Amino acid sequence: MPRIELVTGDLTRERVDAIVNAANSSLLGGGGVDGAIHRAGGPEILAACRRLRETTLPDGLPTGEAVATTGGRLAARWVVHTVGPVWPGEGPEALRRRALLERAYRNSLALAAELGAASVALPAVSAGVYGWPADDVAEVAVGTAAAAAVDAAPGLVRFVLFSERMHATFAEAGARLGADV
Ligand code: AR6
Repeated sequence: MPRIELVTGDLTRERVDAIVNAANSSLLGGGGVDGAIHRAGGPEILAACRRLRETTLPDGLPTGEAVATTGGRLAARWVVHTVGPVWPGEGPEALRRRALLERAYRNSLALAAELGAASVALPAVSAGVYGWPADDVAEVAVGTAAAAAVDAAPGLVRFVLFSERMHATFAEAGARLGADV
């Protein structure tokens, strides 16, 4: 199990080996943390995303998958782009898509480890524009990190939450799960 940390702050300022982007399938940018990462990291990241679209991902990145690019001007060497699901509202579809949210976190952690990252920072994927309830995002995020095998995640997994409220939500999920955060 990796060491799990919760902090309040701006993901783009993290001094870690890799940061995770809550992107969309187009990989061509957007608002929220995605927009902030492209602004802070510069045009090299978008150029790398365009190359991925022209080569291995002509139809875009499917929800739940992860892919890596350079970190451009960021302190982080890599950006791991993932796509979380859009909240469909309470019901059976939410259960199906929850598995995709889990996959997004699991695949992002695994890809960062595969790249050789010793540390990775992640936002609350799907908890913004995509509207997923924050307490459930927190449970999936912390639960997935806590369940990761040694070689399936970097040794340090840091969740960087944009508000004190989201930080508290993640801390509560950690306590509910009995995770050491
Ligand atoms: N550092 C850390 N967290 C941040 C930052 C930041 N600089 N900026 C925002 N957040 P969102 P999603 C938080 O909407 O829900 C984009 O347009 C934010 O407060 O960025 O997965 C993409 O292109 C929230 O808690 O991602 C997609 O189209 C969390 O990051 C779509 O939004 C995630 O919010 C993806 O939506």
